[in-house]
Amino acid sequence: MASAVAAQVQSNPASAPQLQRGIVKMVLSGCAVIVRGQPRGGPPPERQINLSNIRAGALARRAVQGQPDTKDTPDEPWAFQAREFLRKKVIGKEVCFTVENKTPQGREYGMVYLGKDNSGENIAESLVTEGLATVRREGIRGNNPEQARLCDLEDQAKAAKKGLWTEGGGAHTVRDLKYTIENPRNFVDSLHQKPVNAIIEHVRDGCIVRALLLPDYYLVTVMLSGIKCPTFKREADGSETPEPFSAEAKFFTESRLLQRDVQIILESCPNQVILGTILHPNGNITELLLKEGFARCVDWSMAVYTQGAEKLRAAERSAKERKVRIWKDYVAPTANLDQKDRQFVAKVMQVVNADAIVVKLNSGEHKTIHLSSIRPPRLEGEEKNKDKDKRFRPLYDIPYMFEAREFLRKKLIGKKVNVTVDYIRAATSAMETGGVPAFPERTCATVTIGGINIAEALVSKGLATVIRYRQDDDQRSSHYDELLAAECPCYTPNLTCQTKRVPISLLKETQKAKQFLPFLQRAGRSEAVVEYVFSGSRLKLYMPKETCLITFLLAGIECPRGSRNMPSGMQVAEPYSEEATIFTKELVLQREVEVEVESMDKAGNFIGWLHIEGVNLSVALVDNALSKVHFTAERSSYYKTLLSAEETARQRKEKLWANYEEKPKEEVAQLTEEKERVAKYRAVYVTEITDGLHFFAQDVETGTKLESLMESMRGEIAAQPPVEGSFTPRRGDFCIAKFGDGEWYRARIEKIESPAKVHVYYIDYGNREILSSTRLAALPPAFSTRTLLPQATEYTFAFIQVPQDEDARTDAVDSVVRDIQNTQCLLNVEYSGIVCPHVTLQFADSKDDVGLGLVKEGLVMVDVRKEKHLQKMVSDKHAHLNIWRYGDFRDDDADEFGYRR
Ligand SMILES: *[C@@H]1O[C@H](CO)[C@@H](O)[C@H](O)[C@H]1NC(C)=O
Ligand SMILES: *[C@@H]1O[C@H](CO)[C@@H](O)[C@H](O)[C@H]1NC(C)=O
Ligand SMILES: *[C@@H]1O[C@H](CO)[C@@H](O)[C@H](O)[C@H]1NC(C)=O
Ligand SMILES: CC(=O)N[C@H]1CO[C@H](CO)[C@@H](O)[C@@H]1O
Ligand SMILES: CC(=O)N[C@H]1CO[C@H](CO)[C@@H](O)[C@@H]1O
Repeated sequence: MASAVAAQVQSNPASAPQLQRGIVKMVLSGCAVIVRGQPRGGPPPERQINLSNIRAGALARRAVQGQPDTKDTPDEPWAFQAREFLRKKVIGKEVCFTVENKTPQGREYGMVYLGKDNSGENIAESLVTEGLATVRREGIRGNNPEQARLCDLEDQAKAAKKGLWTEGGGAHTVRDLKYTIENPRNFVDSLHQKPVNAIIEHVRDGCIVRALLLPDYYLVTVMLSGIKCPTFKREADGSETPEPFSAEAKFFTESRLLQRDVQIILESCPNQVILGTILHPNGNITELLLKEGFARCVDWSMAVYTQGAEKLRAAERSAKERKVRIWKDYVAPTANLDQKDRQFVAKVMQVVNADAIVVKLNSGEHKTIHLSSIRPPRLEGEEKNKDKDKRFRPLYDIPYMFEAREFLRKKLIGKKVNVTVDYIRAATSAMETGGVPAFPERTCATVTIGGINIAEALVSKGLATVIRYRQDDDQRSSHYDELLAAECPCYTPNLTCQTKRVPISLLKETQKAKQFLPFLQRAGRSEAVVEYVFSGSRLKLYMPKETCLITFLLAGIECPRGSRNMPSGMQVAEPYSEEATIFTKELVLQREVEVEVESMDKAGNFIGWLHIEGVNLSVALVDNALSKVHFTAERSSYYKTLLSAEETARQRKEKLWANYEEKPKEEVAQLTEEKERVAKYRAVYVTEITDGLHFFAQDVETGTKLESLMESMRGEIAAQPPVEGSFTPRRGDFCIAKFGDGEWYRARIEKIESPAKVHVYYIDYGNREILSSTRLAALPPAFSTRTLLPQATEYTFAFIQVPQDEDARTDAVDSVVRDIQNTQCLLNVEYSGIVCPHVTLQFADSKDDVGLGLVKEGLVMVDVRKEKHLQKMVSDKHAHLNIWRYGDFRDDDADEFGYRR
């Protein structure tokens, strides 16, 4: 101190020091300030100026961390009052100053005046007048009028007993500063998010400050809720590496808040860090930082922000759009979409599961839109494995999926909605997802109706959950925070907060359907929801009263058939089948309708009339020349209506009636004449039935050869067991594989997913398995396929249609497995097919035809194109009738979303 004083004494009053200008950044004490210049392309230079000739008390200091010889020192009396007096007067204000003296260490002493020139208030004089600083009389020279004036002012303050000169000392002016809080979480909770008065004492980076809470003098570090600014990364060696824009962000906050009177809402305290929001009359620093591109939103801490998270997102969005600062290289997820593709109004045609809708665009085109950032109900843990079940239908079997779909359907179907595309999720290939089925590209959007965000409504009902993202993942809903906020408070992954749900059954088994029929017949008109449209006249209905699904065929009409992918090849669609399907879809898909059930066919499909808003769908199809009246309509009360509708359609000569004059064609899909059927049955042993109703059989004739080959092969293996793990599988190679029964069989390698997952095909039995390569070994050459050809041959049934409907097919497969697996049968090849020969099979004992049995049981239908041939083959008159009946009904198509219904 002595040397500093000496330095002052050396000053030369003759040369009047130059007047300089600046803005007060910070008040260090009652007698020192930091002054800065104007920023120019970055934080400006700063200078510390100590006031000449006076001294104010030193403020409290905290012990230096990790240095036990230092300790906390309290405020000197009146020191804080002096600092406050000065702070309130000059912080953030423009001042001018002189530097009268500079010590060799670079410390600068001078006079500071408020305003642009030295006619302004001399702040040293003000402090002395208030008794908040003493005059350093030891350095004062008599001939300096300014110094003399200071002495006078001090004398007056003394006389008036102001500040330091108050009697009784200033013990009450010493703050009880609290540097630490024992339990910060309790402390934050106890404030109940009420604004607390505070002074910002230090700015660490754009969003972390040290604040002095008033009136109790807690010094706390507060992190701004909801955002993160670029910061100064502390390195291992103690140095700091600034992230881009960290210095600018810090200056932004500092120049607005440092040493300002503010209010702080302490919002939360997860793990020692206090999150809060700083309120200042000029605005809200959190929003401002975002808007200027100095900060980004942070999901986890956004959740505690009390002043409206949507405003923060909007501010961030605005910065991104303008590409300011940290967003200078930002590319929006929908950047390459035209405005008209980014936001549009469209009509909802269908609700797909519980997170997507199909809309009809102005162009008439249909488009699938996924709801952004939500996940529909799904199976967790244990239940997931049910997925492997063949009959698994996600919409009906995943708890709450159907409820969620119904929620959306009731609100949206047939309505116009506002669609705002948020992001396009790129297609994922199977490779990226590690073998998990790939997703096609998805358009994800926020969909609103009457101002309500439908995803938010779904989430608030507990019928969907919000997807969590990586912090920098932009591919999310534009209303993400509202979604998070709406998430059902009792949310659990298994959605137990929902009311109890009733399982939905599929009335498929003929027996059950038969029991149900009288109910429906008696009910007259029943409510139903059209779940799926297979074709113009074939629908899947949900019956809400009975909580079951039925297949429903429109009565009284003949509707053109669609194309079908049959085992025997693609069957060409009849004209206008597609139009009829679209017509029915647009009119009734997912709508609430009324049905009158009249009867049921043998396969358990209900037949009847369907009404929607006063329109009878059978009549409407005929009216639009998309169906013809079927003679069975004669008995119904709609017959006259149907006939007159048909008559007018015919007269209009459109669609089905376009070529009315022409003689109706004899047969639509006539096969080229085939040669006379040859029946040459041979004995086979059926070893395996596939899910697709194909089967594998061995010729009984060569059966003994196989037996003896297996016997000697196993003998050889037993004598020289293969070394486990010594075999390297290669796709296409023959090998031997140890089956579940512990025996070795000949096999071929079809695919290698990993050493633990090798797909093999047992060449003598036709079954397939996925097993570890440790259960494989080289095929001994003596038993190769040169010695004996693979013994299993694949066949399929001639003359019948393999049901496309998964459930129906499973029923048929089950029946075949029961009847003929591991059984000797008689086989005759009827015609060749693309994959394998089409054959008829007879039971060895009764000589009954297996395929015909399936037809009679109502498990499969006759392949119409082959119908004549089957008729020729069978003599049973009754069977003929059945064949005709079944020829009339159509196959379910697999639904377009891959769901098996
Ligand atoms: C200048 O002011 C600062 C802050 O009050 C103080 O710590 C320092 O001791 C002062 N310097 C001198 C030489 O008085
Ligand atoms: C779509 O949004 C516009 C403006 O945002 C609004 O005026 C209109 O009513 C909305 N339409 C629907 C169907 O919600
Ligand atoms: C579902 O939630 C309930 C209630 O929270 C819980 O008891 C149950 O264990 C949960 N079940 C599963 C499978 O997570
Ligand atoms: C709660 C609060 O103070 N909100 C303010 C945040 O700042 C913006 C402007 O930056 C004001 O409009 C808000 O009222
Ligand atoms: C009883 C009934 O609903 N009849 C309707 C059948 O459909 C036609 C037109 O589609 C209507 O005009 C009938 O009123």
